[in-house]
Amino acid sequence: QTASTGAAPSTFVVNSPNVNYTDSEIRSKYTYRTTSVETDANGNFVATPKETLYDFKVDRKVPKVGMMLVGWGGNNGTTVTAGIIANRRNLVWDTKEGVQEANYYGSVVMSSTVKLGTDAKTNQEINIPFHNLLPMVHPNDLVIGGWDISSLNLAQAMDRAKVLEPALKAHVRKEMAELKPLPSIYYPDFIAANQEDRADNLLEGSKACNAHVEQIRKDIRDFKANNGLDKVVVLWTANTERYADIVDGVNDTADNLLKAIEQGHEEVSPSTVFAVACILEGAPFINGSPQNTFVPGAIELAEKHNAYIGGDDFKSGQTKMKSALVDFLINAGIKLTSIASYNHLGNNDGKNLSSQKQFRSKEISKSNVVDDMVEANSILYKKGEHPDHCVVIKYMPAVGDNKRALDEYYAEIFLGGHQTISLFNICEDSLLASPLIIDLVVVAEMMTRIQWKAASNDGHETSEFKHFHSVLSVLSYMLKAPLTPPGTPVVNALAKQRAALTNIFRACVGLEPESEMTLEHKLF
Ligand code: NAI
Ligand code: DG6
Repeated sequence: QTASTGAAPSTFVVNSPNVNYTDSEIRSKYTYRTTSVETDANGNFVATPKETLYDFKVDRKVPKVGMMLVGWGGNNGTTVTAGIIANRRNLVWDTKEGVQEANYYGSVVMSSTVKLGTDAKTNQEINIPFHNLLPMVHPNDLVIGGWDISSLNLAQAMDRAKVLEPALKAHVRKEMAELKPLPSIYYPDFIAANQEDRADNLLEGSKACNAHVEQIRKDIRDFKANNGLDKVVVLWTANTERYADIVDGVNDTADNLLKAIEQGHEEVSPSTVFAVACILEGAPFINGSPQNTFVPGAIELAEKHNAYIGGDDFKSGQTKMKSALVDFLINAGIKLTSIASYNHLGNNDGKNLSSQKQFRSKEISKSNVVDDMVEANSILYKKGEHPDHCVVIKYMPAVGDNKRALDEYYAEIFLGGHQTISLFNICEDSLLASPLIIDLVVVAEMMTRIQWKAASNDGHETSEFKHFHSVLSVLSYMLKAPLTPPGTPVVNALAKQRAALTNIFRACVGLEPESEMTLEHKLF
């Protein structure tokens, strides 16, 4: 069965002397305007507008891309794979509520729009699909592969996940059954002991070693060659690991990390071994789980090799609400004083997180998500003051993948009054996380095709085109604990994260950031 396609005729060209299109590139000149602030002798701020002229260069050729998932046989891995197959084949299927068509709801790239401008005649907003802003890969064209410590094929694994409707599963079963995860590395100390019974698809050895790095690199190369791919992006959607201890001489520098792998040091996690292999292979690597995969040595290694990395931990349900709601409260001048966040869930992620060390990784990534918003408001919060924030996660097999997230936000309002907001959020976990996997892969790939050069009189001039920093903080919107280039601030506020993403892409085609001033509707 196929669904009719609703074509969106919303491609565009930019009509500006600052933008030039060739068959292979989009070139733009873009003036980045910021405000530089100093403190004068009287302790007053002096704000000086500042401009830097950038040249952006975008490679227009959309490559053939492979998406390799670590943890492919898990709930997210099987759901995103079946979802892409369903979209690729325009599937429709019966549900108890009626006929359902394949879609990409929940994907910023595929299902959100951005304002292009206002209609020259009517002054009405013109919005286009986010996907049309730049020449991005279409998820239907991704070739999917990956690894899992469990040997089930993707059809069996999809049944184990208990996420998708039977009628949809029936449509994709044959294709899914032909997909089988590659054997992976398993260092039992890093994930919960309760995962051991599914670990039957393993590379030999239970500690980091060069052979593991080399095998993963070979798997990526083989996948690329066998499928005629231009690029491969690798994403960790495997179990949450415990944190690795940061040990001097082991994982603190790139050289030490490589040495630690060679010597089989026990503080090198499987996810870090995957990251190192991808960095050495030049494949962008994204971490969808909360653990500290990107130890300092891994970040330095990525910088040395100009390889792209991004993380950590998909931001799907409860935390996405939190990073929008807290932004709203604090920017409304309301003093949030506590957040109590409870979760119970019954999928394999919940089972793994019922172990204390793995829970601790998740507790950290779920807890630090409001810091920047609190710090930005010195009227409501004294230096160092912070709302109370607790995170509880319980394993409740009966609810399966339909995680329950209960949140209480308690805030102080005018003249000592209080506002309490209680949320009960049923987060269909894998259906929320799967579109984020697509966004992370598509945006990370796009970022590999963007280069910049700066012309400015403040010492930041560059003569050669360069790529963005190895740490792709532009992926923050999709992640709970965004990794940023060393020494740069973390932004958690959801609206700011989206603005950064869309405005960087707009700049690449010479368009101003969307300021929302809409003077055209205010000044007559
Ligand atoms: P899952 O437990 O269903 O899948 C994880 C898969 O990873 C399993 O199939 C397991 O066999 C495999 N695995 C474990 N260690 C491996 C290794 N070393 N190499 C290869 N495969 C390995 O979990 P789910 O629900 O798919 O989530 C995956 C990850 O994403 C978890 O860490 C979870 O915390 C994280 N996450 C999930 C979100 C969601 O909404 N579903 C949101 C945020 C993060
Ligand atoms: C319990 O919260 C389990 C977790 O793995 C979450 O389901 C996942 O991290 C999504 O969390 P959030 O806060 O983005 O809904």
